[in-house]
Amino acid sequence: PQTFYLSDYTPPAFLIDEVSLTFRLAPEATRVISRIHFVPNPDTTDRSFFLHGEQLKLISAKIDGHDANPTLTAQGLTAEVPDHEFTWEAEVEISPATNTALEGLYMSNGMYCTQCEAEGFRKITYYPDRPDVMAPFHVRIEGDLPVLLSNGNPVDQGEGWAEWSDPWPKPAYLFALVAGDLRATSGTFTTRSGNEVALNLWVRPGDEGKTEFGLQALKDSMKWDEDVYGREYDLDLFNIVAVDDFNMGAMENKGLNIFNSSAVLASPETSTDANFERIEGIIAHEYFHNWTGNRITCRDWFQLCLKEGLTVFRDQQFTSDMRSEPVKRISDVLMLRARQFREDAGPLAHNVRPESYQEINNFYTATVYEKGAEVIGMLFRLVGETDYYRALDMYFQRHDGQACTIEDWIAVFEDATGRDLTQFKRWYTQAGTPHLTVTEEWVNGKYNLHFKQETKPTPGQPDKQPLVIPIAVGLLAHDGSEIVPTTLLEMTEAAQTFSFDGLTERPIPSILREFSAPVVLHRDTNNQERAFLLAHDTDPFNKWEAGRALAKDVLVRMITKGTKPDTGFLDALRQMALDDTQDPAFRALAMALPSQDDIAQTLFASGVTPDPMAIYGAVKTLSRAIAEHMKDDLPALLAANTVTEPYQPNAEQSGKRALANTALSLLSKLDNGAAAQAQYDAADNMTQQLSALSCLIRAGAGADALAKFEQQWHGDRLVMDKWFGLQVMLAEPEDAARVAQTLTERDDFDMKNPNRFRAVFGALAGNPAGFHHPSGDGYRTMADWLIKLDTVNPQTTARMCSAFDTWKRYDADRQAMIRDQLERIAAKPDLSRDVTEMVERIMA
Ligand code: B3K
Ligand code: ZN
Repeated sequence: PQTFYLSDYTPPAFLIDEVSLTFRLAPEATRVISRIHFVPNPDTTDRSFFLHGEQLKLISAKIDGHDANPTLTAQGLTAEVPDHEFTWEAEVEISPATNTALEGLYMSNGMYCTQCEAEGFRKITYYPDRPDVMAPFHVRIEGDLPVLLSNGNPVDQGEGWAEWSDPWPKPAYLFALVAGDLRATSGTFTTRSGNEVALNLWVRPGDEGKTEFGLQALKDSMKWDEDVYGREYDLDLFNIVAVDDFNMGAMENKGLNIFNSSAVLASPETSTDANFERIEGIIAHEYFHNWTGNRITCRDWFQLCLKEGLTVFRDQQFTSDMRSEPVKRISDVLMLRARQFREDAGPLAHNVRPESYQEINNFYTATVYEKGAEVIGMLFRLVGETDYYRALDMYFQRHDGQACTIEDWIAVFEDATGRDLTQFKRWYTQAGTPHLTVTEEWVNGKYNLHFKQETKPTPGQPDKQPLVIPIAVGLLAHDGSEIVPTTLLEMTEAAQTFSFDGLTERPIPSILREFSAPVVLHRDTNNQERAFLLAHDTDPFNKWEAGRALAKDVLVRMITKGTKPDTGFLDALRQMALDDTQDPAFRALAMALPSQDDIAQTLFASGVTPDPMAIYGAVKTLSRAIAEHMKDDLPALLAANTVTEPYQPNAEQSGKRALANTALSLLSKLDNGAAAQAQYDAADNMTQQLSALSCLIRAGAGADALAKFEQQWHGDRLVMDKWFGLQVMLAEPEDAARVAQTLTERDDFDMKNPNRFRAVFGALAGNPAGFHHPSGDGYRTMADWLIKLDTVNPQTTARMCSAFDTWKRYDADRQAMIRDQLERIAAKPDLSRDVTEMVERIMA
């Protein structure tokens, strides 16, 4: 396959000032008629004419009314064109009903829908399918379906047809079309300049009861973007559509966002607190793209983080404002470490702005999204809030309507703040997670912090340069009071010392508060000091981090030295759990043990080959020890945090439920699931029902509840995804692969539905002791199904290949078994480009 390079960028030869598309919908033979007005690009002398197009049947093509006689290739077509403006007209035929890749125009349960980002529009018609070609679209849809939607504002409609017009020039990746038997829940939003916007959330009949929350989240997002960024919505209409078959979470098409139904449909009976929070965040994310992504888009796909990093940062700010800021920060860091640090430490490591790709869909990664957001967070901290928003105003003003680069973004910050960001830009061009080591020195009332930064080589990047690292530090006295409040140190050298004068005692440092930079911090300390910080740190993130470090230290010693669970840790954890002055959500997070994969990552980084079975055993032993240590406290903790008011998915109630359910899961280790059974039987919302079910499965008493759950929910696809996933996720290590395989044999397992496939195989990858079981069954079962899915849906298959990306951490036997499976995948005839690239990179 061809490799594309950032350094090869050339501007488009032709720009487009008008596009008209007509769709004559038919499941296996949809006709797409295009009329496109091309204008030579004044910024280049290149006049070659190339249109992308894949899997299209060309019916006719004309230039200025004459036969175009194009030359067709597998990637598109070329033709002789005049060196002045001209009109291209073409008709193609496509088959949405057989499009199981879910890219381009496809069908989901009788409804037509599209997914064009990144390069799906070329499967709809011939077009310069690149984000730097922006044009206003006029769309006519003809089809015998009640609801026919496209981008922008409605122009006119009649029986079996509708016309839409989107006045805002946009790249083809933001095009969308939806047609089907859909029901709307509607509302309105009045912008601050007084424009009334009609809002609709479209669902399939039967799902109308799950729309209220999403619609409210949309209104909240619209208001927030006005209040915080001064950004108003710019059309008369905003449509959201829920689709069952979708490769990702959602898509920000202009005025017509399309959502995976799992990322928008919610009701207390069918969705957990975590689902509600995720849905609110995704709705905000897609809405925020209207400015950061749509009004200002990317010049090319290497610049993906320009819109994604920034939009993730914005949705994180939104969730912090709507809910709890510290809890949001801790959850984001947990995710960052689990996914992005893992990626950065393995064969898939790449820059926040990649420099080459074979298949761009493989670069919608935790690095581009989450590390991309961290880079913006560091900019925010370095320049301060006022200058940050000043820079953002300048960005919107200077670049509205343009397709931009990271250089444009950096230049805005330099111009708005007067800072030189040359070195800071390395965060975009250098892969790998920096390791930051700190040592302390106390001499004559002077306290020195010596920092060293080091980034290990990553694929294709052996040498690393020092980065600008904002390090937020606070200092505490031994009585627990804060003697130096949070101060931002700006590290720029490979090694650098920061001094604090005028202290009367040697302080205890709290370093990297708020997780001020995406680095791994190393500091020689002891568990007494960690327990002190857990009790006294005024920075909630570092307070949590101290507890986490304590738990990791205990687990690592249990695994590597065979020690018993540490009573100092158990006491500190108990104290934190019962501290009523702390937010219940925070306490629940502080009580959760590090994930098994996190422990494996930590062990490997310290030179120890992780044994997934030993990790599994240690986590189980430690949880049990916590349960026994808190035996007398658990019923009261559970009772005190039981919500008696009617269910609300807000931060306050969900925090209490999280803490109560943490207590329940500990209690279930002692009472064989009796309390969990009672909660299961009484539950009137999915949070309570599902956490009780998890406890019962873990206690080995889940069979009855699983059967009842299936009976109750077999008609609800989204709820049944939970049922599928939970069984695999919580299976004993030796059973996990078999449980997954057995579930695939059910009639309601449909690998064409990405949610269902991920429910089973995402859960298998998420059960580390099961996936890495020494029998090799986990690896084999995963590979069997990735091979099957590749033919159906390459994009989802490629994403799931990352289950194997940690293979070099493990022992020789496991490495050999994984290599065998990767080779088996690589040998599949007609393996997709997506999966070929992933397997090659993982094996390299
Ligand atoms: N921009 C889309 C992601 C498209 C992924 C294409 N493989 C959703 C989002 O980030 O908002
Ligand atoms: Zn996005």
